Amino acid sequence: MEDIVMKLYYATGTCALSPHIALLEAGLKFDLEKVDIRSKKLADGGDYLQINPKGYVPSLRTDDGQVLTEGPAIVQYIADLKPESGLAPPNGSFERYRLQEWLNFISTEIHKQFSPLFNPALSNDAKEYSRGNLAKRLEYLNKLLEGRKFLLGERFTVADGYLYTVLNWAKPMGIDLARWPAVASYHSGIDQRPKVQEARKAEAKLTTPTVSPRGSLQPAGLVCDDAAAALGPWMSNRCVG
Ligand SMILES: N[C@@H](CCC(=O)N[C@@H](CS)C(=O)NCC(=O)O)C(=O)O
Repeated sequence: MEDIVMKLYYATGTCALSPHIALLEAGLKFDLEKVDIRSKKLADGGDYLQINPKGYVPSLRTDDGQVLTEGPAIVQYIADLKPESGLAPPNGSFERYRLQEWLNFISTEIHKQFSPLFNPALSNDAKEYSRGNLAKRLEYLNKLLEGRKFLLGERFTVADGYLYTVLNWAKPMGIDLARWPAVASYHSGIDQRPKVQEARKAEAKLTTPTVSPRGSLQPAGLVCDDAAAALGPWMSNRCVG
């Protein structure tokens, strides 16, 4: 029987960067498959909704052919495949709950506060509301990250890969991390990790400018607008959030 290699379904510049970093940090073998999150099509024209009916990235097809969705679950699965990587504390330990506390915070309090900022259909007032919420969370993080390289202490974990990923959206969304010096220095520290750079370069290399025009409203309410394009040259014509 043919071996199935684990596969990460991703779109460039999105939260799928977090499991991509985790896979590289864990040293696991995997394939990458790009998804057009607007049309829900794969590069070969296949239907992504058959893989993940929720239509968003990331999804991970495991070695035994199951599909796991939801970033926080995916990164813990990856970490547990390589416990010696230290990417997550052992299951059952109190520190593991600490990791889950962080993943949940990043997902609901940061990631999903950024999402409205990518949507030009929303009013400035609505965006200001999200910006205000983000500022509160960044203030909290700033105090906590003072003198710290990682969220859980001495080691890089999957929570750091996820926080780094969503902090990447600050600049293009007009949020200057310099207002929170400890957050800015944490972000640039993670950015210098070789595996983080490798993930970003791999995404940039695999990107081809084939999808929807910038500024267009997407069916899911997302947009591929100039702000998304500002995430980097590879983000041109892409959606995030
Ligand atoms: N709850 C999901 C959210 C994932 C998500 O927001 N994905 C965005 C990119 S960062 C996406 O694919 N959006 C397209 C869509 O919702 O149709 C998770 O944590 O994995």
